[in-house]
Amino acid sequence: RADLKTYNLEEINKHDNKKDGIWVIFKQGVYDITDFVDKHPGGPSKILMAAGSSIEPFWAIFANHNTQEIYELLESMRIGNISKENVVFNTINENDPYSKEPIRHKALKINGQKPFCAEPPPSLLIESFITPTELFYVRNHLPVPEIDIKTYSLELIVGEVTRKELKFEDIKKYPKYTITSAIMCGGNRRSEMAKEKQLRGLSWGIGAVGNAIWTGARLCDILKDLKINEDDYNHVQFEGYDLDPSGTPYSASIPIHKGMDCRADVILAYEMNGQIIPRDHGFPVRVIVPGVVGARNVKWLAKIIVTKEESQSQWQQRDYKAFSPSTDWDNVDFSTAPAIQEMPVISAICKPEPSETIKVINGKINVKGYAWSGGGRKIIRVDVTNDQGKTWHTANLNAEDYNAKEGKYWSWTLWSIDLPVKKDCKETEIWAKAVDASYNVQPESFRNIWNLRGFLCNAYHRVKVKLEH
Ligand code: MTE
Ligand code: MO
Repeated sequence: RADLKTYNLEEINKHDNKKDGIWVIFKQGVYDITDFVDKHPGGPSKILMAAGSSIEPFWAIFANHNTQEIYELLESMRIGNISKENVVFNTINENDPYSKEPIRHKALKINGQKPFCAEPPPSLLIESFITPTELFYVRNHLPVPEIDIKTYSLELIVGEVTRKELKFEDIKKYPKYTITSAIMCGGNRRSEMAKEKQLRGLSWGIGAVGNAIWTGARLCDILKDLKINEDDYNHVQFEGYDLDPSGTPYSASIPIHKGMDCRADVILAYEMNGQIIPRDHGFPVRVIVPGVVGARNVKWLAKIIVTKEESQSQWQQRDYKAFSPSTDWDNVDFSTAPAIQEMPVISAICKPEPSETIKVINGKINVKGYAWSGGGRKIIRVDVTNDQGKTWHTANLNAEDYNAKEGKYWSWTLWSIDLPVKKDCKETEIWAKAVDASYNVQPESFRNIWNLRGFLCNAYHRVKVKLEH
């Protein structure tokens, strides 16, 4: 509709409160929903998560919105269109390497602005088995590079010799594979470990994880074409197009067997959830190494290097490693610990959230969360207690990758339980722990797994809530 006003994103973003008015975006349209918020059937708090931003990722989760009736209701609140130039910031500061960052969804809780690090709120995280792209956590170490798909190239290096340059179209010519896989940051749930003892690292909650559908070429097919002998090398390194101020790229590596083994499902992904990967998640090509710590899933892939040595980057050598609880910054020797690869078993309670008041129905409360283990190990059980472990209740596993083959459970598992609570109890603490196919279990507390950088934070998740009978 041409008669409508045009608004830029900056302006729309400001309308996230009652005083200035509450606006949302859907497709090209801008809508003023200020008066509707209190009438929202799902409650005002849910709809307010989209305030000043797009409602599309929410409607992807709460798909009951996609009806003609609701479209018409929304249309009645339309005030305009978003401007076409909104993808470019109004005030570009050429000296700021972060001046060309993509626009992010406002529901993400920001842990760091430059580089951008953010996670979705727990209650949204487990609303769907597949995490909507816009709500998927973002962990950048450097500015997001600007890449033109027409000139994009991926260099394949064996030892010191460049063997090939693949254009985007060349990568697409390889057989197309789709996997569903979670990615989790090595620092997920760090804020809980930090309560045990001070540590260094971004304060992640339980949302530095997401589960998405990844489509692309298999690394094993690309390496096969190079006709290399696996025995001559030890590692596959990946370099990104994102550069630090000295011009050094983000880089990480995985063991050669993982890269060469087709069963490992390592993918050079160019699609996320059926669409072109957005800039924050590695446009146009990123590596997905299922079951392995997020840090090795290199985004904005520039080079693949098959070598004898592990990546020498700071992220492989002096980060993403864990130590004894007695190791501190005065005595740590990073060369003594291996780089984290496959992740241990972990779980989290996403609903209810800490300090929330919940209604007891027929003596029970509903508890929901996720569980996941690295290395493709299936989650076989989730145990939940609210009497400090005197009684454990087994949760229902509601969603998992039902097509996965043994040893290839790359996705997370969503679970839920109606947990019995004591009569007249005003407060309770819920604990959850998962068990994987190797019968690995989570440690009871952070005390004995504390490490100075706050990695592998997989102790029982504990959430205190208030009860309303
Ligand atoms: N790749 C590049 N090139 N640069 C990065 O900063 N961060 C890594 C990994 N790949 C990173 C990267 C880390 S630590 C994590 S946890 C994941 O990307 C996060 O992926 P996401 O932002 O798509 O969720
Ligand atoms: Mo990470």
